Parts: sequence; C-alpha cells; structure tokens
Amino acid sequence: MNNENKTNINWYPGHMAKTIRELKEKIDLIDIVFEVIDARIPMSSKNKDIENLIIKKPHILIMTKADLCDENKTNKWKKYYEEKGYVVILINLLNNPNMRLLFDKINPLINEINEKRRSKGLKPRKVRVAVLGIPNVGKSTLINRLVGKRSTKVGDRPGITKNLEWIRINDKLELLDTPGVLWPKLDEKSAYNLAAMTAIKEEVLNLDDVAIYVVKKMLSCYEENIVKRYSLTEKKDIVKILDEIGQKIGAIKNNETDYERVYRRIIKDLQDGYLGKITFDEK
Ligand SMILES: Nc1nc2c(ncn2[C@@H]2O[C@H](COP(=O)(O)OP(=O)(O)OP(=O)(O)O)[C@@H](O)[C@H]2O)c(=O)[nH]1
Ligand SMILES: [Mg+2]
Repeated sequence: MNNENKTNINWYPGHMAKTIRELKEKIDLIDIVFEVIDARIPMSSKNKDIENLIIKKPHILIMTKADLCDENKTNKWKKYYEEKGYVVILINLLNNPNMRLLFDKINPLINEINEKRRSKGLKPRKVRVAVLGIPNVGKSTLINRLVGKRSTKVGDRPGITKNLEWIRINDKLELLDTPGVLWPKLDEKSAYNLAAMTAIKEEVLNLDDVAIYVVKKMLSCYEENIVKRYSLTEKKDIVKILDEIGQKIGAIKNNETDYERVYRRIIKDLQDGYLGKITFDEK
C-alpha cells in the first residue's frame, strides 16, 4: 500500500475544457438545461462551472441512480435544492423509468418559451435542451429514455460521450448530449466521492486510496452493510479489514492477500449496490 503517495486526484483533460468552451459559445442557442447529478453524491457531483454557465437558463435538476441511493439522505438534498428554487427530479433511469414525470415538468417550460416567441411575433420552433453534468451520471441514458430508443452511446465508464451532439426527441423538442465535465481543482472529499462512484477515469486513480476511503466511509455511515457483506470481525485496523475481505472473497495469492483484487472488489461492490443503498454526501 503506498499510503505516502497520497492521492491528489485530478482529471481535467482537454476535451472537458473544450466542452465548456463550446457550451459557452452555444449557450444562446439553448432554451432549457437539464443538469444531471448522481443521487448518491448530490453535492460532489454538482459542477460549479456548469452552474455558473447556466444560471440564467430555465433548468431542471435531475438526480439519477435513485435505485442506488440512500433515499432518506438524498431526499434531504432534494429538499435543500428545492428550497434553493430548483425544480428537482429524483429518478432511476434503469427499469422502465416513468418519463412522464419529466415531460410534465418540461412541457410548461416549452409552452412558456413558445409563448414568448409568439408575443415577439416569432414562429414557435423546436425547443432546445442541453443535458449537462459530470461524467457517467447518465446523461446519455436519460436522452435514450426520452427518445424511446438507443440513439446515443452509453457505458459504465466515464468519458463515453466525446462530442456535443443534437438529438431530436419529437416535433417540439431537441436535446444536446454533451461529454461529462469536471472542474480543474477537485477538493479531496469530492474527488474521493467522484472516484468511488466512477466519475473519474480509473487510470488516474490510486485504487488503494479510493478503496480505503470507501471502507472508512462505510464504517462510519453504514457499518452494518459492510460488516455483513464481508463478515467482518475487525472494524478498526484497516490492514486487518482488507485481509478479512481478501479471505472472504478468496483474493489470496502466494498465501498473502491480493490487495489489488480486494480494492477492485470493494469499489465494484459499492457501485453495483452490494454495499446497500448509500449516499456519501452528508446534508
Ligand atoms: N443503477 C443505475 N444506473 C444508471 C442510471 N442511469 C444511468 N446508469 C448507468 O450509468 C452508466 C453511465 O451512463 P451514461 O448515460 O453513459 O452516462 P453519461 O453521463 O452520458 O456519461 P459520459 O458520456 O461519460 O459523460 C451506464 O452504465 C448506465 O447504465 C440509473 O438511474 N441507475
Ligand atoms: Mg454520455
């Protein structure tokens, strides 16, 4: 374990800066914004650079991955954002999501925009919605759900969408799919939360740091879940805990714990929901 090499997680490749630049250029073309965040990290997954860019646009805050979050905690965040004036939707985009919920919120905005055009003597036109957010939160999945078929690429890694892409939804609506963007200097807590929830490319991470962060966070907030998952008897000494997990999952090499496998399993279990429904941002 290279604990002395403390992670200074940062992932702000050129395409993210380029996306922000292109969005700034296009912002006047955009009528409405869907800001997509991860319900498990409602604060860490909200990008201030995006917030600043869209401050004057009507927008809807969409919290995805509702199936994986701790509803109790996430609902507090939902309420917090609602009190700040946001229209918020908490949604599970897998398993037949009810997109009516979203259309019910967009339709009044569409009507309002067309009404404004009409009052200026302009013809109604397709309303343009930009779907923005950090990597891997489900922006493209959301668009596919709205179109009703797979029209843009999705994947369980960050950085799947590479370019801005307009997608027609119906006669009234057009959506802009965008690559996920982070911001240049991540604070440590957000960085670990983002890393744990796969918003950051694996290649730039020290998996040991991320996995240990997850274990500690689980022990402090969801002790029962992690103890049960790996039949832990140890709850304090991190090396002993990792050894116990190694034993439990059979990650043993030459009679020693295969830590690399242990780290990967912990992170994967978290992401796949095997550590229970969790929310890592505290409200
Ligand atoms: N469990 C769960 N998984 C989801 C949900 N929404 C999206 N996903 C998964 O999250 C992963 C990322 O989805 P994408 O739609 O590619 O995410 P994106 O925001 O477009 O990502 P980038 O293009 O990389 O910025 C995929 O594996 C989806 O199946 C959800 O509500 N619940
Ligand atoms: Mg995408």
